[in-house]
Amino acid sequence: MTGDGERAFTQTLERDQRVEPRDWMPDGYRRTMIRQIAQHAHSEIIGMQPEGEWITRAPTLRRKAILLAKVQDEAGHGLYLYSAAETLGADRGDLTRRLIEGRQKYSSIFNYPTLTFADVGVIGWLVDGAAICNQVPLCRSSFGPYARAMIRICKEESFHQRQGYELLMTMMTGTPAQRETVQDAVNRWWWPSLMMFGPPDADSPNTAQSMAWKIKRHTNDELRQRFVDMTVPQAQALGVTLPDGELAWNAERGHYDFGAPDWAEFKRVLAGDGPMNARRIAHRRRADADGAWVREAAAAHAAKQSRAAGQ
Ligand code: FAQ
Repeated sequence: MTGDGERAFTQTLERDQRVEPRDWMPDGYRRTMIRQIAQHAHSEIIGMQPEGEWITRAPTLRRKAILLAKVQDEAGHGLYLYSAAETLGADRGDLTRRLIEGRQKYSSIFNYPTLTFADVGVIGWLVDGAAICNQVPLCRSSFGPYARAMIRICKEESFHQRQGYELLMTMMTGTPAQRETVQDAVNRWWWPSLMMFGPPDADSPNTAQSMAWKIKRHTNDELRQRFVDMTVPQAQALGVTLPDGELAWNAERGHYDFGAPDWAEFKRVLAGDGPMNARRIAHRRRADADGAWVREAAAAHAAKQSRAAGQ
């Protein structure tokens, strides 16, 4: 069976078709998919916190409604992704435990603080912009439930990116102090946004195998370059400066050259030592404990319903 299964799996990849949950797949493929989907789901859920802190402080009703909708979308993305991981045999409760015990990662970007309302705009523009750049190719990822979830997620991320850019455009046409606030937020978020794409290809242990399995369609460095090329003209239109003295158009390559992020800082953040790691996890733990009674009540209700249906 493994021989037939393996042949079918290889053929599915060669034909650029999708691997579905009941299909045979190598253990390593299943493990990699669960790891990536879980890390992605955790990122969406932890990613609600930095902007969520501004919901009560949004400057107008309109901004508050937009922000509420965005943060709710992120919860939704987390839920589709946990469901996609469940199709591979993962248990959602177990994934949450791994997150709050620090045994599974979430994106480094959410370990930085949101100091002003301009940060909300910059997260939309740069963080959602980077997320789209990374996730549009994942709509063609080889695992069916993940690829399909990504289509809807990307549509919503696109709204998130636009609301951020529109917020910044509004602030940039405001007072000098508002423009300075935007520039300060860009200075703080630019390098962490570049780190979202992962370590340089030469230091990325998973890329080669994930490309061979068509889980990833591009390497970390390819997507980082694509993001820089896409973002520079947007920064010019906005009137902000990206904080990189090495940023320059390279006519020969047809791309922007740019400096290297501080990879030592990236490693520290991944190891749990970023500015907000402890707070993000403490908040998630509290939410998990506070929600325990809801999960117990829902399980008791479901058990009662199924007993009633069986009678
Ligand atoms: N942060 O060998 P690679 C969002 C880990 S968007 C933390 O290169 P891979 C939307 C990596 O997992 C953010 N960990 O790994 C939003 C691996 O872990 P391991 C989430 C990172 O998988 C916007 C190790 O380092 N997006 O949430 C990071 O081939 C606004 C070695 O790295 C996704 O998850 C990092 N930046 O490539 C929400 C997209 N980079 O094996 C709210 C899907 C790497 O030690 C507000 N994921 N690592 O356990 C991917 O595309 C890939 O997993 C990469 C990493 C590209 C992130």
